[in-house]
Amino acid sequence: MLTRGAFIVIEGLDRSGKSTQAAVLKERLAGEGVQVELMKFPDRTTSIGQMIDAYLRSSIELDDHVVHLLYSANRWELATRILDLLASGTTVVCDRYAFSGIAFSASKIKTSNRVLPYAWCRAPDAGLPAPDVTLFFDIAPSAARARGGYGEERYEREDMQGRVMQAYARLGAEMEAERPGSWVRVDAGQSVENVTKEVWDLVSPLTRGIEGEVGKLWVGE
Ligand code: Z5A
Ligand code: MG
Repeated sequence: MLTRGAFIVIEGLDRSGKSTQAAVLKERLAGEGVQVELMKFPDRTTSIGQMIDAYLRSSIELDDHVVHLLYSANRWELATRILDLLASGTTVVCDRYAFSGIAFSASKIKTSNRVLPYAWCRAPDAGLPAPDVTLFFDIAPSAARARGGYGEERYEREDMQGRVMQAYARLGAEMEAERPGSWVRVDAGQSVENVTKEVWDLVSPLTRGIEGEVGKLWVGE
């Protein structure tokens, strides 16, 4: 049977170390001779991504529904590329994905009420390529806050981060119920070196090639 590349997603709270570890993982895999591509959402280089970037930096205002759909559209515009890379045998390491989209949008509140229902948030991402594994970088919001750069963009307040954490827990439980082993917790509160080791132990067995089709997110319900 033909093998394909692995689709590996890194998710987690702001400042949990996703981008640091995604870059290290990519370099390590490339060094081991694995064909690998690093992707990141939001991908701020496309025209949709530039609108998201302007919104995140607060240089434009957008309705919450609109920005949620833009994040999803940003993934859909790159979905074919992900599938093509996987089919060509390339491992895709992806820094944030649909789970960020749902966790953040479903956690927005105005005058103590949720702005966007969870099911509404999940709907536009149904059918996207499903990761073979999502590494959830688990860290206490207070520990993430102690790291550099916190607080410069929207959403980075600690109460929001607490709700985001709960939404991630729900997403993880749903993913595990559907496909056990597809959502794995990583202790992101450790040193960079120890997180790197934990990630490597989880990921390296997958990068020898995966048999079978790429799944689709949330189509079976
Ligand atoms: N968002 C959304 O709402 N909907 C969507 O669909 C998507 C995203 C895809 C911007 O994302 C926002 O978009 C985000 C969610 C929302 N929310 N906010 N605000 P982004 O991915 O562009 O955000 P970012 O600027 O890359 O930050 P980040 O992802 O939150 O950080 P990180 O990648 O997890 O952490 P890092 O950059 O690797 O590390 C942060 C700092 O900690 C840095 O100084 C590191 O040197 C340090 N660090 C890293 N690891 C460690 C360890 N182990 N120990 C100590 N210090 C460490
Ligand atoms: Mg990052």
